[in-house]
Amino acid sequence: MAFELPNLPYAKDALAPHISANTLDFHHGKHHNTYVVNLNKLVADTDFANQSLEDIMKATAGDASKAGIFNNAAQIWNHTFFWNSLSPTGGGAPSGALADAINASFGSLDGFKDAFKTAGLTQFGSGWAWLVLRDGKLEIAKTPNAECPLTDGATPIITCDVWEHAYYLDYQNRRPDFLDTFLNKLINWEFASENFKG
Ligand code: MN3
Repeated sequence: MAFELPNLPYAKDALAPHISANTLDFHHGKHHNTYVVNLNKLVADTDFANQSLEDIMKATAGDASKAGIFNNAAQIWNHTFFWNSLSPTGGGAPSGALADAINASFGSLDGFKDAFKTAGLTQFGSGWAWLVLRDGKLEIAKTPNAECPLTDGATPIITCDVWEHAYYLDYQNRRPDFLDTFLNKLINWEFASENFKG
């Protein structure tokens, strides 16, 4: 069974004007798809071909000889997680146990937004900003390139892609504006709550 590009969980124009259909054409249809094509080539006729993305990522993380496999597998996983971290009806505030945990860890929802935005802005070059659960506590994380907190013992709750390809067509160099839009208009708190419950 070859790996396949998952469909977006909404129509390609559903996130406009915050993320345009043009960006999703490239980001999902070209970038995400390329990782799928590359991984299928790299794992053909190996034991990895029948493993889950998570198992491949955990088996290859930190192994320089398997960097190509790790990077493509993790970028498939990260992007699928990112599409689900966005919603046409996103933004607003979390509720229930997740809201309580955010207040406990960051003082308030605004405290969370400030910390998440700082992580996204200070990830030099390409990478990802994350809200993760580690040892029962919520934390902010940032990772370079394809790296994912999943291989470091944490449970991803929500992510934002801060590679330039995620925002350049709509925001050019304005990563701060893209992160503000993610946090205030697009973040999918229902998806975050599902991940938080585990
Ligand atoms: Mn991307």
